[in-house]
Amino acid sequence: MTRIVTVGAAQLGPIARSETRSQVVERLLALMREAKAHGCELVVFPELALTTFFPRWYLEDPAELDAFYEREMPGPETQPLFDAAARLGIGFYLGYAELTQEDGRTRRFNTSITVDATGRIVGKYRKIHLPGHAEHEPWRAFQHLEKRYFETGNLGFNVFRAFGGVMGMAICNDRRWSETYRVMGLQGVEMVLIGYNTPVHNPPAPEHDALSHFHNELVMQAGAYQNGTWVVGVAKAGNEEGVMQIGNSIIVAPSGEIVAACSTVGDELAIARCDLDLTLSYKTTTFNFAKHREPQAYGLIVERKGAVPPPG
Ligand code: CDT
Repeated sequence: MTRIVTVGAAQLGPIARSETRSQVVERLLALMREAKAHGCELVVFPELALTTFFPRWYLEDPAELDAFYEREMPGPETQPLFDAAARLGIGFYLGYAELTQEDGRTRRFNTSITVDATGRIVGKYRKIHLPGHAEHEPWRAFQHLEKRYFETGNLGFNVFRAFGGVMGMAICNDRRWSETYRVMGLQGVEMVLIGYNTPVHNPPAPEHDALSHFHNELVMQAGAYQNGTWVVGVAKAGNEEGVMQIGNSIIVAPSGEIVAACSTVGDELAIARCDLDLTLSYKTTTFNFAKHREPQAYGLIVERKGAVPPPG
């Protein structure tokens, strides 16, 4: 028996600061309906998919900042997504800014959930690798204040059973770190869902700008191959409030090959029939962790005479 999951990478074009939640949710619903019409069982939306990417601004008014966060999920404006999931029989991954009361204090996380085809939340993740900076840096063409507006995620990289397989989640900058895939790979992950917002221009390292698509594909293709897993990477694209986003949403097979890709910088669906059993070909051979990984040997380098000391 094959285990095929038909997945739609539901890329979003720019979201204006003035767009309401309900307007954005309408765009997401249109993509869900289109995905269903093409036989998808799961649609993946980007990071912070309900608003514009607000960490690009230094916001001094707490009320203005708080307006970008969800206090409940589902809430009144996002409930239609859950209703559509149950009605259409299609699951979704959604990134959003979460504001919650936990441990007796207000906490903010860059969060994603996976909802199954009955409209039930089956997985929740809070972004661990927060890029950017915590203080206002006026020299930048635009800010990247994730370290100011979010705490480091406290849910780990856990996997969960859904859509007939072992699923995992990550958010944007997490995809550049090999640990993200390996921690889930060690738990047998078969499909990693990743939403992102990546500006073409990286103010501290503009020499990387021309390589932004190359790096985007490099990390997800390597993560997929080295862990024998599908990776679904979905972007916000186009010129959002004056900042160009890379787009370049892709679905990567366990072979490391890109099997579907978005080609525009707008709302767009890229679809792939993902056979979860393809993961076995890698998990039982080249990347049979139980047989070939040698974690007990990995630390020995620090003991070796003549090892190069770290700088400083
Ligand atoms: N949202 C997010 O995490 N974006 C970062 C931008 C860092 S600049 C290279 C990313 O890794 O895509």
